Amino acid sequence: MMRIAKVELRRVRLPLVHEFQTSSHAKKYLEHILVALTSTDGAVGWGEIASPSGPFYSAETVESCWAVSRSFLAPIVLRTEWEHPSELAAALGKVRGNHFARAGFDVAAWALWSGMRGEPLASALGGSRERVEAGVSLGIEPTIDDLLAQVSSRVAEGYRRVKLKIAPGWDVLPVRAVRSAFPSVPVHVDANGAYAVSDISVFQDLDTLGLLMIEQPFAPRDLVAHATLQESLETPVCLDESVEDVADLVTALRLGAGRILNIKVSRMGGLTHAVRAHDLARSAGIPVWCGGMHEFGIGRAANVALSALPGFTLPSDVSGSDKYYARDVTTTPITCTDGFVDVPSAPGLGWDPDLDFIAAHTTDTFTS
Ligand code: OSB
Ligand code: MG
Repeated sequence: MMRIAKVELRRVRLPLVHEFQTSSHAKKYLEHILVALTSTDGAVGWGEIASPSGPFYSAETVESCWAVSRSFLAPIVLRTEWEHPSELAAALGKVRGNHFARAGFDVAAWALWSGMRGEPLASALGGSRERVEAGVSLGIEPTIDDLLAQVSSRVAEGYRRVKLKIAPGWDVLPVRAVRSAFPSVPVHVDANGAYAVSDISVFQDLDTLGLLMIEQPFAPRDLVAHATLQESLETPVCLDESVEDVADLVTALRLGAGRILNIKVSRMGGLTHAVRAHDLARSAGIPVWCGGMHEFGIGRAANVALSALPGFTLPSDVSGSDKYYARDVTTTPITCTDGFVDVPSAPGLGWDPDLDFIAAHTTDTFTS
């Protein structure tokens, strides 16, 4: 039986090397919450709460995660005895929603548990890939030339697929420009729910461009609109924000709301639920890939481990640390070489927190 004796939370703020803009917001630095769980035996597992600062991707914010973690999640973790991380996830599941916050604790529990068993996190989750294929997510740029320059340098770095953020007013033209300048690069687009059903002509135009997929065109809960669009397009629709739990995925599959699923550890509420979504999608014949939330090295390590599962047949958003941060929170950065990130063979997460660097960038702490 495992018991957690100490919960430590740290708010850590790092500057982004390149400003990132989506359909809803722009950011120059990120603040995430690192979670360290210490067992009664003195073993430590780390997780990351990678919520954006504002409630534009989901309803959560860094502040809401901080408050819910302190007042509700930490007390649950301190009073729950568990043998497997899924048991802790079930206890955390008494808290409705708040998936980003729950994910930080769930990842820390998996890191601790796999580390104590001497097993790499990827294999503890059921993954067997030795390396995972990496794609890159590019934000909205000031001009099409700036976007082409970004694509050009990421392709030169070896990334296997490029995802372009789109928004009304920044869609068919930039995407067509990228397709004609880089005809052999697999490209997909991500709208973060910024379109309405009346924008159908944009998707009809995008449908002629040979894209890998169109990610989250409509609002998260409008699964019927996604199903209707999917029926009318050749290009697969991919769901991101629409699928927050396995029940959402069941509904989406029943409706035919998409042919591809983006699985994010944060959005699903942790690795336990991410693996369940993977299992269901796989049995339904839906290919999946691992999305990111600009994680620091701890959350990024969990994404790499998850991507080692067999259903992750499309490149994941697991770019190297250097795409986002001049220096990461782990003692060695996560690196992408020739479009692949190696899955570590060391026990647990496989990357260690850089305690001095973390301390130097911590803006607030909480211990209980
Ligand atoms: O929709 O995938 C998204 C970042 C912030 C909010 C939403 C999304 C993203 C990304 C980041 O695309 C991808 C990454 O972490 O590399
Ligand atoms: Mg997305």
